[in-house]
Amino acid sequence: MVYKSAILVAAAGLLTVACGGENTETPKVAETDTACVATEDGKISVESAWVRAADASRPTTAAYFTLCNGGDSEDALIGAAVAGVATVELHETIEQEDGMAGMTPVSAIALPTGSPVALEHGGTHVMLIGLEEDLSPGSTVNMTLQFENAEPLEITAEVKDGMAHSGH
Ligand SMILES: [Cu+2]
Repeated sequence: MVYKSAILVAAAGLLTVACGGENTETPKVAETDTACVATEDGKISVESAWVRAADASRPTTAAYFTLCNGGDSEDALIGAAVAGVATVELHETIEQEDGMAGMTPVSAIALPTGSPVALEHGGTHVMLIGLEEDLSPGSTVNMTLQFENAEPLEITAEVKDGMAHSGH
């Protein structure tokens, strides 16, 4: 374990940019330019976090981001909390029997090591239900992400205009 720790420390020193991909120093991530690389603490990092703008009269919206598990064991996103939002759920988009897109809550979103996991329009997302205030483009939202193994992660998501589309 001493040997392994030394390697991890060396890797953390080299790979200070999360989810970058320019780096070919580590064979594990060399095959794709979108692979996650280890963060300094070897844990989970978040990129491109945003929330679709909504006013409080329209009580739901969604948050999207890309997670990178830079640790050395699998993990999962199991929940999120957002200030000013009553209920936050993890959802995935599904095709319903009538062929329309619907969505259903999921208890966890798997985070394999070394591969980015994108929560995006038409896929998995964080559903914000019950807004206390308008979420206006240009403002930010603080979120806390909860993981099966890793410590909770505080992130800031930018509020942007999204597609005016019901099937998020
Ligand atoms: Cu949803």
